Amino acid sequence: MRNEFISNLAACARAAIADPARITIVGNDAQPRFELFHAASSLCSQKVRTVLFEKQLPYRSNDMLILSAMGPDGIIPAEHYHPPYVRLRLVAGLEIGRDFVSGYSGRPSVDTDGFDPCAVPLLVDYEASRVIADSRRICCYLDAVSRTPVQLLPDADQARAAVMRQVQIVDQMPNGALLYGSHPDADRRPDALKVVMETVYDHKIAAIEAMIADHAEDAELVAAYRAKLSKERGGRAVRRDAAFQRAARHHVDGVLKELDRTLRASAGPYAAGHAFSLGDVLWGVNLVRLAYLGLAPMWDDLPNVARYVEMLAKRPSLCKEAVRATLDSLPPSQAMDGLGTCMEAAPA
Ligand SMILES: N[C@@H](CCC(=O)N[C@@H](CS)C(=O)NCC(=O)O)C(=O)O
Repeated sequence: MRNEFISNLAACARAAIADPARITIVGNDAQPRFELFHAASSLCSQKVRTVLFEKQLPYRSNDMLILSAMGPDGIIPAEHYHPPYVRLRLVAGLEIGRDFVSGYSGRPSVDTDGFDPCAVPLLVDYEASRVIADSRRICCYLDAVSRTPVQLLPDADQARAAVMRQVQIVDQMPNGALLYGSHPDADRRPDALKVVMETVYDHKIAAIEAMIADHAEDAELVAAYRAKLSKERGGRAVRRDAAFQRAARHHVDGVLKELDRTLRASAGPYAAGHAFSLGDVLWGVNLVRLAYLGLAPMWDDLPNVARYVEMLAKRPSLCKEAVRATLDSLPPSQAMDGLGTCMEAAPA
């Protein structure tokens, strides 16, 4: 019964995807256990796809357009704003048990900022009849249900705590502020990205307002859209706020220095020793994003971070799901030239 309800919602969410070519099966199972709603460019989605790659888990992939656009007849809402997808997220939100997001901090962490009902990624597990939201929760969930071929969270308490510390640090990165915001002194984002970001908030807000108007009779949906609206209005207010942007950059500077110390003290090449872990997945994706945004000079004086990025970007999962996905889905960035060489060795 519950599975049928979830399957129906998922089918309706899929129906909002304009191009069926963006709905594919990854792996060799025509009826996979998992279904992922995500976006190629989304950092949080890249984390989950990297874990699925590491686990070699087949899944139905729904690559959604997460930017709203202005068309000749008015606003075209992003695909993850459509009601069935939002309803599917609300199912996942029940498990999380957190209030909706109510403002903007630039950090997409559900722990500190609350639950965003209109975001990707989202995982459906048809075997367990569950819908899981939030990249960190999805990654931990996948590691728990499938322990091979690589275990990303160790069983031993101390080792697990060391990995979870890195997971926590990455979860608090102000990624929204860095992507959408303009730094007052050194905005190093690719020029083509800056152009997209000029109108991104206006389009998001217009799309959500249109959704509220179109579904005014549905109190649950309206509450979800209102939460999203307050977050995006908050983002628009600080996108050129010098103090806000400097604080975000300052935070990143601090955690990169800490990462350098952690790597120097680590017994192996990874953040928590000899074994590749979830901490490395999340760092790998996040460091690739920082490089894309032109922020690699932040580790010019951090040799352990520099070595770590280079090593992680060559790992087939991260090369495909972070480096290649970024290059293929976001406006070009010359700052990625160095990392892009991972693709010469990795299969397409
Ligand atoms: N805590 C959530 C954050 C989700 C999130 O912020 N997703 C972004 C992409 S990384 C998104 O959906 N952006 C489009 C939008 O907010 O409209 C997670 O880690 O999954």
